[in-house]
Amino acid sequence: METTATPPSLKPEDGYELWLRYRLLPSHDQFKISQIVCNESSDPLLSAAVAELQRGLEAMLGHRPEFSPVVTQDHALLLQPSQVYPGALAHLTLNHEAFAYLPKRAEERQSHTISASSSRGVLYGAFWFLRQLQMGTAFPQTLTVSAPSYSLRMVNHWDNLNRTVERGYAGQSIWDWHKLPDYIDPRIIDYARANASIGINSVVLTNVNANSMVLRSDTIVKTRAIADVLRPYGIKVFLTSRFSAPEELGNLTTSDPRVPDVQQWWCKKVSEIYDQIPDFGGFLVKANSEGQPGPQSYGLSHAEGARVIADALAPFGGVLLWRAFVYDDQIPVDRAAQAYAEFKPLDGLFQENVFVQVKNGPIDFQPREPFSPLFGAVDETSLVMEVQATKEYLGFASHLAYLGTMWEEVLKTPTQQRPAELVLHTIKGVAGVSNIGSDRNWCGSHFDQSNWYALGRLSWDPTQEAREIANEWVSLTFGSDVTDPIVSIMMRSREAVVDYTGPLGLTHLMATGHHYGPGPWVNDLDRADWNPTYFHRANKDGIGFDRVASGTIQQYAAGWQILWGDPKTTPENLLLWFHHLPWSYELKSGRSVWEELVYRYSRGVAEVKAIRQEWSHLTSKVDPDRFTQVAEFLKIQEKEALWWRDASLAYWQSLNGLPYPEGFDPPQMPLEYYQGITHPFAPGNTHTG
Ligand code: GCW
Repeated sequence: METTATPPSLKPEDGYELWLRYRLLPSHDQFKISQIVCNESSDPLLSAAVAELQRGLEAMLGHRPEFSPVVTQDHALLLQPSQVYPGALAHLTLNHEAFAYLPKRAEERQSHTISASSSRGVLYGAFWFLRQLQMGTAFPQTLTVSAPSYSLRMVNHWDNLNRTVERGYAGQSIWDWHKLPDYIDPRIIDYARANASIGINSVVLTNVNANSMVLRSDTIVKTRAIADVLRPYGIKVFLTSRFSAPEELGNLTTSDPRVPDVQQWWCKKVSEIYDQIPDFGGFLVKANSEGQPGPQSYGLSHAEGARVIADALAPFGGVLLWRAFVYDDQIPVDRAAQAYAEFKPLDGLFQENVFVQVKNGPIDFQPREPFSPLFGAVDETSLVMEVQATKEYLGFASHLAYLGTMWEEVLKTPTQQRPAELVLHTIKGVAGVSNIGSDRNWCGSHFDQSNWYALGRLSWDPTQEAREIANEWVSLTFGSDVTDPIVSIMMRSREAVVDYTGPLGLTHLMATGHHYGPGPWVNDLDRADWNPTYFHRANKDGIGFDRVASGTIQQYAAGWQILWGDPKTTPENLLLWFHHLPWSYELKSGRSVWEELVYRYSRGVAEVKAIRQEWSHLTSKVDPDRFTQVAEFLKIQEKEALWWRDASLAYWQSLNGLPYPEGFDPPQMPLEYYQGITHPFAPGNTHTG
């Protein structure tokens, strides 16, 4: 019971509760659920659903409903895990994760029903119901049927066994391998609840830059402890497997998949895992990329290499996710062309239980890229789209960037391979590189929670609008009285980052190693295609990568080739991605490329300033702790947006020698100043296994 006059929404919050805050509804006394009724009580997923409903309803309605196998009172919520409501028959019988909600009908004693063909469907229905209550002010009134679009809805942790997190900006890994399996941090249960609430059903626990120790017997026992906690929430556990594990762990002299001992090793290892974890999901593999071992070391293709592991998993129903983010020892003509070049010829050669996991863009989670040409280009390969919730290239945790808009942009792009086909139609799952860590607020910043949320919601239904998802998230996380101003901020946030880091389709301009801040001048790294100069190709005459000349554009359907083949028809937000243009080239605005760059970089800075201002008006509407942290992070973002702008413009200007257009300030410092900045403490740069 509240005893002070302070409105509950203004009590300090640390963000731990995420979007599951379950605050007392203003009109709570008008709503009643006295009983949760389910006649199947032994199923752990149902128990999890009931526990969550009791917890959420008690907090929101002010009374705790009793659990009972039969209806004994009015105002009951019926859970029907194997009683398919006839009006939703097709959906529910076809999809065991779907659920239907039937609102109260006046003539019935029982109030509401969540119906599904499995306990898993009921679990998702329970979270849905709680969400509706939390966002609204009344019980949902309409019959609702909801089925996930994809069967694989994944979080990929890039977590190392020593608890460092590659590209992690939220503290340590939440998996404490040292204390497992004996101690289970209760946080893991909350992690599972959060994932289940947004429909995530699979998690890869370990880094794709894999350590063979992940497969050691004692690690498997520890993994089992995690799997046991996640299972009641409908979540399967996956691990990353290192291609050279047979040598490193099994003491074999080779990991060549043609060698029978190697095949046997994989079979035995997989069977050991399934002994411990009968519903183990499978493996995620990064092979022949960035130093990871792989089949190409034995003269074999990715499909041939995948076979040995996929075959070992198949008898247990396990799946193999094989990443398409590859770049080999040869420096390609164009890095952006490589995944397609390697995987398109392998279409049809992967086993049935293999999914090829493709990053959303052809290069690497940049603030803006076109969609990967693999989407829509393969007919006989199952694809999963990999997106990155951790914002390696969008300012880490301290810059506010809502990625729902970015993912919506790629999911809804027409492939132009088949009529009406969008990228979202070409995939069977979505995997998001996690931004989750041991920080109290889980994600390193309050707003980064929205990216975890959007990942789940979009992988459940990729046709949803990013704005709708933002609306939901804000209303759940900050309250419905602030949705409009905060959603407005979120919807503009990613574009602001694009503007101040890489406008007009520029890409891969960041500093070395940690990737924090600008480094467009970097030109001294071991591989040409690690250098920003390789990607922007700027010189005194012009800027941009000519992907018509490189041939990369031919990886796309004819419609895109025509559109993107000509700078006049290329959307300006991808112009320098596809074309190398003179600095003086005139754009639709009438400005030259150089003037437009100055304009857009400056616009990005101005937008962050505006966002910061807008946030400052919310001081009385957001609790003081979260308000202050966001405000302080926005201050950092404004400072660093200006740093990005000034450093980038100073560099471009050193090449083209052009004057700054009138009305725009030149950079505050000379180029050398920006080139001298280093960030030895920037987090997340750990390639240890
Ligand atoms: O974006 C790059 C990151 C690497 C990462 C790699 C990948 C896990 O800088 O840290 O390695 O992508 O996706 O494999």
